[in-house]
Amino acid sequence: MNFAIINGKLVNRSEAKVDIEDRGYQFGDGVYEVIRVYNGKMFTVKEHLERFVKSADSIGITLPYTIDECTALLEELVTKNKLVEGTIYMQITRGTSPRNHVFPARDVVPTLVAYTKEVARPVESFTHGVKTIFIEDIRWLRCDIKSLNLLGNLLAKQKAAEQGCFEAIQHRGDQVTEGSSSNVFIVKKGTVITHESNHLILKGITKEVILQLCAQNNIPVEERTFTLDELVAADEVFLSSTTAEVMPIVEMNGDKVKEGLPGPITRKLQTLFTLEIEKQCGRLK
Ligand code: PSZ
Repeated sequence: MNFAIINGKLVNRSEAKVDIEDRGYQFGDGVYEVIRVYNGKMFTVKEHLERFVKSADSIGITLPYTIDECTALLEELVTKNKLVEGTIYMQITRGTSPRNHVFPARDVVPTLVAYTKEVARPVESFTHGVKTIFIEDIRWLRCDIKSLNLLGNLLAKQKAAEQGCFEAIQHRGDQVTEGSSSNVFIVKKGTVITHESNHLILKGITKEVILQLCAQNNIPVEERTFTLDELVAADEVFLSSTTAEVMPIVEMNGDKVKEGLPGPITRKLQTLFTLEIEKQCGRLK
């Protein structure tokens, strides 16, 4: 049997249902996280749960559990579902209440849901890299909140998919922000450059691990906005996310990045990232 968590209780996955007036369903009034599991162990779980609390706080939703209680619940879910390699999806909404834009009374309990999925590491793409397109970033101005409202991201991702691409690299005017579901990095003359973590992008957990790895390995970093011109002229380009890890970008808008192969710093960071996973979760196959 496969299980899900609804409000602290493990239930049969197929019986896990929420009300049609749940505010997540009607308004996207909630926040979420995706946590990676390798060898049955959660990777960077503390960082994900801290971001979860921060996202929830920023829209006035209080998590009804401590981070330690949440961790224990998720561990139980992973164990019960015998998940070895996959993801945990979790979201919290403002709860169920008669439809009204105004927040409901404080006694309405938030709905917390979590479930798991088996996901293999995309090793083929790690080796060969992925194709991307550019797209204007039309999202709101609080992209630092991991909100359930993903329409801007979905429209961008769909456009990429329709053109046989893995990701859409978004830009506001000539300033590159982030992918539809990833952070974007360029490498120029040995320096790794990525958008600073402000309200225009999500502060990716993977991004933060990569920046730590750069610091520990004397790879220079500049956290600043960069332009489309700099992106096109970069020596290497890669993206990062919980499931895409360190993913080389080898094509943008139909043009190859350099020779169309993953670059040396990207490959070095892939190796370092894999070692970091193994440090936390044990040896990978
Ligand atoms: O499985 C998937 O396709 C996933 S799991 C996480 C993501 C995609 N994306 C997270 C994300 C994002 O949605 C946006 C808009 N920017 C950056 C990221 C990267 O965040 P982390 O590294 O925390 O996953």
